[in-house]
Amino acid sequence: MNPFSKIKKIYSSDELLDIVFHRGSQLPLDVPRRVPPSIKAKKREVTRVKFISDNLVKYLIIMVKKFPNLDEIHPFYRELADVLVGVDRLKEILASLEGSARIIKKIANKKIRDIKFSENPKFAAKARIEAYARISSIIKKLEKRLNFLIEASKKLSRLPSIDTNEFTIVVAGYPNTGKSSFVRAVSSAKPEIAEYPFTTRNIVLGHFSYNNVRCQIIDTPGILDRPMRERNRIELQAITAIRHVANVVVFIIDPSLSCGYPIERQLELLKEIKETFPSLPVINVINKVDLMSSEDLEEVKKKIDKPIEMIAIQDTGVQEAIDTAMKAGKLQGELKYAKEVAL
Ligand SMILES: Nc1nc2c(ncn2[C@@H]2O[C@H](COP(=O)(O)OP(=O)(O)OP(=O)(O)O)[C@@H](O)[C@H]2O)c(=O)[nH]1
Ligand SMILES: [Mg+2]
Repeated sequence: MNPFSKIKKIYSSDELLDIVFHRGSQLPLDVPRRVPPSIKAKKREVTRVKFISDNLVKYLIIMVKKFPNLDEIHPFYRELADVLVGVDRLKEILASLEGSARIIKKIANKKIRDIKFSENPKFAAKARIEAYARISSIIKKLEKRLNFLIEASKKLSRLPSIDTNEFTIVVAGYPNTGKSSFVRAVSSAKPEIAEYPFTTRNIVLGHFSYNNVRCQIIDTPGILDRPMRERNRIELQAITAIRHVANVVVFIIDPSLSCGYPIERQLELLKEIKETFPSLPVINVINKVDLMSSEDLEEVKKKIDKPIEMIAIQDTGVQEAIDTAMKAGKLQGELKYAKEVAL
């Protein structure tokens, strides 16, 4: 599901040259005994140049091909890749690797011709050495780019694996409000833990089925649990990438104060989340109502638009929260579809 999970090991310039030239030095260079020595020498030089160039080209192309087509990947992943490494730079570097592979092929072909037409073994050896030097210098010139790719592949392969086709609920709210308890109440299966860039904590993916449709619910500790103004631009972009996979946001409020955040601050975060995801429906859930007097609860409810009451740890109100979220998320899907048809 993470399109970058298949990236092959990226070799540095030195590693590439070491591997290929080392193998090249162990090539069996058997030629039939009856062949005259001058032809034998030429054949050996041709075999060497061909081996070195073919293998370097092969390595370069494999490294490039294991990257997904950056124009075709899901916008969630493209946006994260852009924040992490820069998509344009990545494209440029992959293209330059392919370009270098083509040049290596050309040089090899030219030098193989030179070897074939050389007058004696000495000239043939000279042509082979020239081929090696030119090909090596091309690989050396890729040094910075390959190093960039090594770093990029480390970052990209660690992106969370999210199924971009599944209906997705994203859970937000201040720490300790009951987000994980809600996710646990909804999804019975063992949750998957995935690293999310720019947070030291992981996101948690839970799965459940609704009317026989597989859905996922994402718990976002460290991501959607504090004011946006505390984030830098890069972090904000990583956060908003979530809009590409989310169908609906469930915002959990804990007015009992047991979470440690006053209700006003929680409502400010709710407002910010709505602004951050303007195209997504946001469902407002008041959790821990078991800890509140009915008078206090009534006061809080006045401040919140269409609140759903919940006691996550007792499985109370969880079904209503999910039903509402599914309805709101689906509706958005239908509107989107209608718009596409109108176009
Ligand atoms: N009384 C009561 N306690 C609850 C309820 N829901 C959660 N809790 C408790 O509140 C605490 C925090 O719940 P979590 O689900 O871990 O909250 P969280 O939002 O995931 O917290 P972070 O992961 O730190 O952001 C836990 O001790 C839960 O047992 C509830 O409805 N009623
Ligand atoms: Mg949690």
